[in-house]
Amino acid sequence: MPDMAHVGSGKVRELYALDDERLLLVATDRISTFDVVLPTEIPDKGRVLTGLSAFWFTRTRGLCPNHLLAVRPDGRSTECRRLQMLPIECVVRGYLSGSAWKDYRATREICGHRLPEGLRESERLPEPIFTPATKATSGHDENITRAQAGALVGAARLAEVERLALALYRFAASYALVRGIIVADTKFEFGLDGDGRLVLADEALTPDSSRFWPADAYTPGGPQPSFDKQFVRDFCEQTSWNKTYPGPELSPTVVAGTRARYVEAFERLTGIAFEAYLADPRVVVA
Ligand code: Q0N
Repeated sequence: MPDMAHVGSGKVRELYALDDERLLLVATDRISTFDVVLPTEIPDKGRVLTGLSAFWFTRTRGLCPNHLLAVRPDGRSTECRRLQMLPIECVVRGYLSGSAWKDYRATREICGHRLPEGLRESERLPEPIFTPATKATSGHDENITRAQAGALVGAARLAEVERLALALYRFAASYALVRGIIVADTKFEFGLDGDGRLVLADEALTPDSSRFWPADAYTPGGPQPSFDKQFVRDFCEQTSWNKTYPGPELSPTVVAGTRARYVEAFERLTGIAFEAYLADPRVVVA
């Protein structure tokens, strides 16, 4: 992308300006684990995530407008509406995992939600909860209270993103569960269009922005295997890697197994053959 203005980069994605109104969002094949980007890529991972995200954008258009304009023929880049992004991460959790489990164990509370006593790690919550976080420029995102989130975006705007995020999560979690995948939690990002309307942006409901668990292995009371990254995690745990940069090279077996899991998640959720997506990415937005 030599002569295009680079406007942002994440660990595994890049953002370029197409013009004043449009951005190009590119999903690479990079993979991160334990917060470190590994030196080995997973072929087609970016295409799987781009296709899944576009699939969800198309199916949730009735719940909330989104930034997707077009999926490019390469299957890994999308043209998006340029928005004024809100400075919060809109996290929804249906299960008790990650930082929510940590916070629960310490205080029985998470972002101001008082939870019942006696919940186990990975247990399904009585109701999905909205747990906003700040976009930490360095290091990890930090959970914030409703009051802190309100101070950042305004109380009315916060109420609106909470309602939308919960509706999106409920739709996707029930859709995925029927297809054998638990969406334990997920992170949305919203922006405002030129008319001040809320628009869903970034990637949505992918394995990179969510915790996907295989439903058939679900056993609350401890951590759950990751649908997509478990081979990578197991491999990394078997090495002497101390989980700081740089990470280890992955073996061809781990790469192939991990690629297969991403493709399986795509096919289970979309009901579309990944080969068909590669042949014409527009199949996910039809
Ligand atoms: C934007 N980020 C988050 C992608 C994610 N539609 C948009 N309009 C304006 N800004 C953004 C979007 C979107 N999506 C989102 N940063 C800017 C972080 N990025 C990092 C790079 O990859």
